[in-house]
Amino acid sequence: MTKRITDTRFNRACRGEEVDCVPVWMMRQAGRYMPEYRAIRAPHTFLEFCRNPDLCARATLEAAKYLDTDAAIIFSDITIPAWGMGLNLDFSPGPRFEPAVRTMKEIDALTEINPEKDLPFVFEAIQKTRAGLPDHVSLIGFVGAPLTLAAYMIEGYPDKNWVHFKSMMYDAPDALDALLDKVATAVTAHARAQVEAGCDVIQVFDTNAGLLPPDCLEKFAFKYAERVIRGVQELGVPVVYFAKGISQHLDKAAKMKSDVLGVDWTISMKDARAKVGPDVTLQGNLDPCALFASAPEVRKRVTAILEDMKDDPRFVFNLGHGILPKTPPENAREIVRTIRDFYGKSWNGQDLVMDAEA
Ligand code: 1CP
Repeated sequence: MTKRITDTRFNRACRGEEVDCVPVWMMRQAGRYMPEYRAIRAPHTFLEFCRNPDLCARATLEAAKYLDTDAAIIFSDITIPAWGMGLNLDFSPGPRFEPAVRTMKEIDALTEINPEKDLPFVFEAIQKTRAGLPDHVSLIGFVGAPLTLAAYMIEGYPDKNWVHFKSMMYDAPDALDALLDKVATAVTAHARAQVEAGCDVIQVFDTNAGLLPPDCLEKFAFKYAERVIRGVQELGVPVVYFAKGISQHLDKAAKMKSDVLGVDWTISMKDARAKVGPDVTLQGNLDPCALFASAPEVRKRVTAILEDMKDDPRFVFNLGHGILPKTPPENAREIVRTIRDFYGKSWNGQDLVMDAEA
């Protein structure tokens, strides 16, 4: 196992220990809003990029350096383990599985993954990234939650209504359970292997959980996400569970006992805290669209969240969902600058060279 870092602001906040400044990172911080990412991504397909550890490490490291965040997230995609299970995956720009998984026969045909053997590029990327990252920055590995990844596998592509996925949930719940069981096994193995390779924290993305009616949420989302959470916590590493669109149900999500719960922008952080009690760290929750406003407005909104949470010992700053592709990069930096100013700390973001060769 390579070195794991545990005494960072981010890891301390995950454990509920005192920090000198609220830690901050942004979902999708290594992505299309960054001209540097677009430049190194342009000559490759997205899958080629994901399978190239040097490029992945570079995307992660440059984003963290540019923003001066307290955590970096490994460059990969939630769909990569499904590719390891034998599905045909492409991107345009979102993930596409062709053919999708719609029948029991197709579920039975999915193979188990041996992450180190099937997806070695992910772990090589983690080692290269950790080696290039300063010791005060945590490295976050991630997986899609079983429900969210299964929804992509059934639908075949991101959709507004997810009709095929929901038809299986209502008409063939046993088939959905069989798929969720297989996906939970695969993503737990993948998350554990990321820890073994050197990740300091794992985030479980349950982007699609908010599509479910309340009576399905525990049965199909939380029950399986909890298996992933336990499988990682067994290794002594903290887990962040982020689901979008479940702010009304955060109390139920807290029962899974992840170390950190992500919060989207549809609830105030204070109301989120009131729902979950004191024993979990909260992460959130600036509306990603706020970054399209002026810099002073960004500063005002970030400061309002910091004021709201300043007496709360368990808080990590993030957006309420991923940073959007056309976001002005300077406004992403304004978030980190505002937080550092609020706590009297210096901000050390670095400008990057844009004509970099891959
Ligand atoms: O063309 C490109 O360069 C592809 C854009 C892109 C990127 C940069 C995709 C396709 N995936 C990624 C990387 C990625 N995806 C990361 C690592 C980078 C980082 O966070 O800094 C992570 C954590 C993800 C996770 C991911 N992929 C999620 C969960 C988080 C979320 O945003 O909700 C989901 C749902 C996906 C699927 C996906 N992959 C790519 C796209 C465009 C999408 C979303 C499709 C959609 O719902 O519209």
